Amino acid sequence: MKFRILLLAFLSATAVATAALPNVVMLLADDLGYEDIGCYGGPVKTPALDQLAADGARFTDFYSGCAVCSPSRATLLTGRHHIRTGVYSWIHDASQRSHLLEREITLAENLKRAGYSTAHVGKWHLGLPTVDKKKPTPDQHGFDHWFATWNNAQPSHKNPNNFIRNGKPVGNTNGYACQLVADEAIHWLTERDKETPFFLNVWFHEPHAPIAAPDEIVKAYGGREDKAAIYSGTIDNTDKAIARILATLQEVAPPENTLIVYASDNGSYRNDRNGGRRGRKGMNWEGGLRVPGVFSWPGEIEKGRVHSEPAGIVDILPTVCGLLEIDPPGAHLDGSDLSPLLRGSRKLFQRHQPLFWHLQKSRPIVAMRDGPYSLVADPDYELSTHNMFKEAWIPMIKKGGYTNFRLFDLEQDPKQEKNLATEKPELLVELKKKLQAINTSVMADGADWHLKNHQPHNTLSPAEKAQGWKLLFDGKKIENWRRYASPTATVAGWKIKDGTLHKPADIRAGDIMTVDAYEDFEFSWEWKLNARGNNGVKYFIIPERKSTVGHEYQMLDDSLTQDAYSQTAAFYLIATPSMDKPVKPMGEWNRSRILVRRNCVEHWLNNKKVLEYECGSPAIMERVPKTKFRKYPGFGKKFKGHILLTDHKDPCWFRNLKIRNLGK
Ligand SMILES: [Ca+2]
Repeated sequence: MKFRILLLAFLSATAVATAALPNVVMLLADDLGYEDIGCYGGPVKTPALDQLAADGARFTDFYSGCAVCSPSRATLLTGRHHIRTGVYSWIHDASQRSHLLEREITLAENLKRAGYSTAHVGKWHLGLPTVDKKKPTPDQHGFDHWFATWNNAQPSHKNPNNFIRNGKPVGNTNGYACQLVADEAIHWLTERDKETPFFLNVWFHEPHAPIAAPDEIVKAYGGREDKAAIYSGTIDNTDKAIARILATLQEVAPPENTLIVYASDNGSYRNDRNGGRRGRKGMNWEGGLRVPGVFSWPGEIEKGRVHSEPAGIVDILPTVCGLLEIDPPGAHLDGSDLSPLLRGSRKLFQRHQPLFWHLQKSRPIVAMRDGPYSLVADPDYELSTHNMFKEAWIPMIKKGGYTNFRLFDLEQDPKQEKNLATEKPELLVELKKKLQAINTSVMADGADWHLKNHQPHNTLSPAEKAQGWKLLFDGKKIENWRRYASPTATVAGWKIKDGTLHKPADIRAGDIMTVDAYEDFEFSWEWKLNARGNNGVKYFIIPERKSTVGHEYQMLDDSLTQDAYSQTAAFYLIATPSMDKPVKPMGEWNRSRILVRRNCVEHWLNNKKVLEYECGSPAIMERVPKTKFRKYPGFGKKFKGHILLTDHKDPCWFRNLKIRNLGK
């Protein structure tokens, strides 16, 4: 596994390396129900999808990531519950700050790391920038090429005029959304550099309203004005678009070297297309959650298998990584790797956590699937069920509990009509405990989009003054700071704007450090980035020297495998936005704090301790046995030093820089 990736890293231009990794194609429908397409017993003729399922495997009990669009898509790209990724409900960019957090490692980013070229075509709906809100675009989530709409195709699937290609509005088009999306996919597939494996992410708009399909297709299902016939026509038309993409794939990539996944983001809004199950789109009942799920990779995935194991969109990222034998991102994944099932080793598959859904507008607000059982509940607090999510509701959602638990055995009762809660009290207690544990974990990760900082900056409260805090920046001038390069270097190039200390993008290695050196101190500051560079914000503690600075080798790093060989850093912490730290979304302020007492250092990030370090402790000495640091006599000794702030690559901002003495 690792060998493959190493090969790609070092030999990415060779055919030898690329032959080892298959291409990945994701096909996603929008609002398509469990019983729409042919191979799931639906009324629409879908020969391309039926063949795909016949050549691969399909799941009878496959689930969306959420009963509405944006959250399900966030879950698809991350393998994580959408609330962890910053997406609570469907995104309305004009009124919400919400978007898929840039700190998330998407499937596209993970595959790019393994050497893939990537493209997204179709609906996006994970947030795009507006006039007054900075939000990441698909390229910032790992897609080299993108052709997308904010939300639905407008004015309808016919001649949509709201596509954006790589940041530029496309304008008027001529054709139906699914065919335009297929055109773009085909163009990218045929024009791309053939040396690298690819990830093609195709998110169709159909059959989400407002619907439209060519008359000659619609008439096979009913009258031209018949909504059900047009709805079916959009699905039929999409199948034809998929057939064109599959035909191109045959030409550009051998089928045995291409993994294809098909699903729908949530259940149908039409009650008659959810296979008789309870509820529809937007509801945490089976009708809103259950969707088709197909995986095809000839020669690798067992052909023609129908799996009844519960599975879902949350499993796609771990499963793709499992099938490709590449490492998934390091963060907690809510989904499980289905690859043992798909490869025919059913006994090796174990779901590590039940499937779990939360949607503020739905009653039930939560649902969980564990084995044959479905558990649902309502909130134990008052919350609007309005279709449009308000970020002000987040604190209530995060601390709220649940009531009115209902339990169903889906094998006996697929329509969720017979509540077993009183009949099976012990099972109910066990499942409630599981649901609450997942809920607690998910909510702890939820982004606080509602918070706005109204405190005056760069000031000290009377209490802080009494505690001995001193400001290192007053918001107006930079005093007591200088450049690292030499004792007389000024902080030229840095800017002060709106009370923040700003390092523009064009200063490389534009670090600044305190003129004074400190010993036994607490340093507190806020910082933000607007892009994720290689390094993130760093700070160093540069040892005191009489004549010059730096070049001691007592080192501290919160991830010793990374940048462990810095020769200039004495104490060195990276605040890189990464999955395992409570880093705020790009553009938002983070608060960091370091406490240095004797030989111990603590690093706090956004009120959470992320590091505790004892200089020269046996454990630390063991972690760096092969570095040069251990042989330096200063290693493990108490230190006194200057504080240095930087981000080597990206523009960064600092404010509320303050320090106090912890001596005695
Ligand atoms: Ca949808």
